Amino acid sequence: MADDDITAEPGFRDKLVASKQAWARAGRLLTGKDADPATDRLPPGQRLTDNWPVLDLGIQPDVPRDQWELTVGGLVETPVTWNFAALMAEPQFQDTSDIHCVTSWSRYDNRWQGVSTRHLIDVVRPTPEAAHVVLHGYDGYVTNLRLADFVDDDCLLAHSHDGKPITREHGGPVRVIIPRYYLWKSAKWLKAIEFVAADHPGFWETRGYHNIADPWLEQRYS
Ligand SMILES: Nc1nc2c(c(=O)[nH]1)N[C@H]1C(S)=C(S)[C@@H](COP(=O)(O)O)O[C@H]1N2
Ligand SMILES: [Mo]
Repeated sequence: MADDDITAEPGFRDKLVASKQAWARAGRLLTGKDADPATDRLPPGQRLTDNWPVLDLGIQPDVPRDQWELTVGGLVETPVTWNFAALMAEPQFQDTSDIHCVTSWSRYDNRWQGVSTRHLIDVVRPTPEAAHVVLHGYDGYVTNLRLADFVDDDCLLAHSHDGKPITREHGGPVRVIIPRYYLWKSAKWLKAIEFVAADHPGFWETRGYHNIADPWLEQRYS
């Protein structure tokens, strides 16, 4: 699955990307403090917000529910392509989790609905060689995760947030939600999921952001 070159798209915000790369080089927002998810709710260097900022690269694909399609392939026994009706026909999963964005805001108690990534792997059955996952958005965005992190028990392909369809600006009709890591791992406008043997760093991971992205360890930058 070739990466689309998002940097060539009209509207791509090259100045924004350059300034975020400069933040990464400067280690901006790093506190060096520890926090423990067992006793703390806010990771180090984060502040709580009630609103929900929108972050993208300047491109917000308009994919109506009836045109949305997800391709799941790579190192799996049973590749699948799901349209929105097919996604809704799978067992539905709900989970409430906190969002932590690397730009330092956190938002508590987001109620997500969709299909769990655990159910997805029951359907597609990754082969023993599959160790990493690459997520592709309709905007050409790419991000990577270790397979074990992708199938944590609170991860899902989400179509709804707090009981309403996820809006276009927040990645609807379907986005990934990986609560345990900074939000850049949660691909919006989900188009494809690829199971691979070797790690494949994504858009931000090749631009100075941390490959794993654990907010409790302040893994903001590489
Ligand atoms: N497809 C896609 N997914 C994406 C992004 C993007 O530009 N394109 N940005 C990431 C980043 S950097 C962040 S912080 C979150 C923002 O999600 P939000 O706009 O819903 O807050 O989406 C992540 N997922
Ligand atoms: Mo971000």
